[in-house]
Amino acid sequence: MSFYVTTPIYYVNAQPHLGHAYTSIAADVLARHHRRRGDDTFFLTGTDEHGEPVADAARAQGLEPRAWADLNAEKFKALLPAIGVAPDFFIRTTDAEHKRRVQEVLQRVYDNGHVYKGLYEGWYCPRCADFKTESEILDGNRCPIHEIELTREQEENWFFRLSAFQGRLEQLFESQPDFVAPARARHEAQAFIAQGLQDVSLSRAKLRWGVEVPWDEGHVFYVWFDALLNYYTALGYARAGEDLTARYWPPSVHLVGKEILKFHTLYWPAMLWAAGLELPRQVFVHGFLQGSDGRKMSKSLGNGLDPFAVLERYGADALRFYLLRDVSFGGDGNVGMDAVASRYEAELANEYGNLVSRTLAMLVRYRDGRIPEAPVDPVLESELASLAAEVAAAIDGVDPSGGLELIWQRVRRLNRYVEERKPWELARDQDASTSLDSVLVTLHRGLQVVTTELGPYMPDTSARVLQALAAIPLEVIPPLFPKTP
Ligand code: ME8
Repeated sequence: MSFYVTTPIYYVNAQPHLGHAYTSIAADVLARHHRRRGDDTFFLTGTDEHGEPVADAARAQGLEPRAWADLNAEKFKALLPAIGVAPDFFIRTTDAEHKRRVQEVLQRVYDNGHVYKGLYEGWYCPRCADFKTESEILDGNRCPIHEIELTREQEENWFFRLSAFQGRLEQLFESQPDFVAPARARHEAQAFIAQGLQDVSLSRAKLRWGVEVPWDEGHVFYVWFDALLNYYTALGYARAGEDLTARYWPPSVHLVGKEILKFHTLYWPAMLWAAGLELPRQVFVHGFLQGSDGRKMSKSLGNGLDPFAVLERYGADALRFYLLRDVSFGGDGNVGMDAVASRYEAELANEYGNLVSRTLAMLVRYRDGRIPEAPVDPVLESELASLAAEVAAAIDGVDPSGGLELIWQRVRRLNRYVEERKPWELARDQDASTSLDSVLVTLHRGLQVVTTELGPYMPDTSARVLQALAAIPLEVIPPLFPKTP
């Protein structure tokens, strides 16, 4: 089976922040999980470099857009290894191969009769690179997302006949209800359709920073179509001399934040139909990380969570664990350093870290580091045996937080088992040697199972623990999660 997962490509007009890390980590967990299961996996992320927001930001810095994009794309690339994220390819929309393929696909859309020239007038937000409908805008003609005042813009444009796909989209949402998940996001997309779809601008005449429209050189494509097509174009050149399109297209799941739902659930399928391409199997729309006070994170409010501060103090695995554990993936959630600290202490250090160090120490103290020959406790064995399938089902439902909760239930079960069986008491009783063997084998097996499942979430920790379980170190190993880092 093949599994192809993507993140949004991030705008290079800003610095990488926690929100970007979040979607990338979630996609990485899905990719690592599927790869371990033996699926032929491809994981794509990258940067969105054209359009007005980037041109404006570059101008503000006194730089050419390309120079500004080069600088910032590097920062997005550098973030990935720091958070343990390992994509198969990092696309930049300024890649020559991407631009050529965008032109090819959109020329086909034009040739298929889905494009016409018209006059566009509307409220435009340069930060969203999007026109807003009257029903969306806030009082004072402000952007509902950025709250900045919008400008009334008018220009002659190429239009994509989105309205012609109204019926087909309605049908898609009915016949394939999981095309958009979770259900809340599907309802939102359906509400957009119900309002009646308007044709959308496909090109901009005023802007130079973009992919040129091949049939009208005075225009560049509207950045959103250039950007959406990354999911398709990347497969054509991610591996030199090889075209991966047949192998991975269509995508298994696009992970996106809720503010870009409309583009991915309405424009994107319509564009793919217009180009004669197959649709992705699912668009999964996740919620927003908010400050500890439930408000949008902002420097001036000081309510944000800086991923780099978490990395420095607790490391990448703890950040990955925290984000998927504290906020149920899909919904919105509040995040903050205090919550990181308490999850770290209570769960990583006390529950999991302790279980590991106790188990290893007892194997050394009571059995000289050898794993005894004894049967695993049958009750625990059956609880452990079902874990892999349960976690796989959660991941298939794009519920990495649910998967983590299932693993954690087993971690707690194993800790209870230690408390119930009191191996230190068994060790004092000469007649209890077989029982002690069985307890030690059960803990060893249990840790192997939970640690294997933790691999996609905490790759570094998992590899270290699995290695220690395979060859028990006789010397005391430093704690996995030191108490006061
Ligand atoms: O929208 N909470 O790029 P972008 C959770 N280039 N996720 C967040 C977040 C938050 N507070 N803030 C950002 C764009 N994200 C376009 C996408 S795709 C063809 C083009 C994540 O740099 C989330 O995934 O604004 C969101 O959708 C994405 O970053 C937006 O990144």
